[in-house]
Amino acid sequence: MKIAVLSGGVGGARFLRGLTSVVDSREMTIIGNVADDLEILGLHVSPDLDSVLYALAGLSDEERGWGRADESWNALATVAELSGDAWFKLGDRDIGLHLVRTQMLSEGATLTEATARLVAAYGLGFELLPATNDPLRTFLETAAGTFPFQTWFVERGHRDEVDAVHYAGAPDATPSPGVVEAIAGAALIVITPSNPYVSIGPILAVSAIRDALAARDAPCVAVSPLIGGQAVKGPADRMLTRLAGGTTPAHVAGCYPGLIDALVYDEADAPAELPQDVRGLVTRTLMSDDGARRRLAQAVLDAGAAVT
Ligand code: FO1
Repeated sequence: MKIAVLSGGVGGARFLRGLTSVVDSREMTIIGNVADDLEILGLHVSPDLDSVLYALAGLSDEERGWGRADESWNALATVAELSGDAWFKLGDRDIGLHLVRTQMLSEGATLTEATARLVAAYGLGFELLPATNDPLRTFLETAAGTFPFQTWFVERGHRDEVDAVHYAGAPDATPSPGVVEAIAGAALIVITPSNPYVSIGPILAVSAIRDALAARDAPCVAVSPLIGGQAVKGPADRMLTRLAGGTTPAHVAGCYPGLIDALVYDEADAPAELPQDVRGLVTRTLMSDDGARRRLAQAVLDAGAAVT
């Protein structure tokens, strides 16, 4: 069964680990957010694609959720000694990947091609597609100013409340090769438990991707990133409160109008009233270990089967 997955970084990657334990990863096309990519120290860093890649290659740092396990930070220490950009923590092992990707891009490869080569190099069977190869970047409008995603998220520790989210480049962005085909050809479409504004929002800001999802034949199941109305990690709850008016499953579903057929949400948020066209499935969504991740992935498959 072909599955297309729209994924952000940390939460998406954790969820995908569960999904690969219940479906053949060769059937999976993962469409990843690239709007929090950045150029830093001359390197092209794609944090969300890398979180997925590292998680599914078994290389990720479980606790941080981003970057690699057994990491060392010698290069970063030198950057700091030289007063370079050390606010975005690139580990030594991680830098190796960014060097290879940046070289491929500078030699003319697209991000799709570079990503495919990294996936193949790690011997992984799924397809990982950047949502777009065009420049697409998230900006957060706050009382303190408008910031690029990583400046707001990492450098400023997402302390500024967000008044609006912009996706620069979205009007001109086209889906990367294979994205629309993966959505159209899937038997199930999944939206991972990721921040609707800064992880999934930029993917859906590419109008041809949103249109493909709106015109879907297959069921689309989203997983809420909130438990008891709160984010496990990160600013999703604060953003939903401010931008959507609340943190219930209905507010999460409201981020995907006409785009989802089911929402999987936590028992701590039940009972919930959802939009009429969205079926709810209640389960435990905390992805604390392999078993919990597998059960959540199975619940998503069940939710998809229930709406077909
Ligand atoms: N997140 C942080 O909170 N601090 C960091 O210094 C940081 C560095 C970093 C380096 C490589 C990478 O792939 C991810 C990194 N992240 C860091 C995570 C990243 O900023 C966010 O988790 C995602 O962009 C949001 O999905």
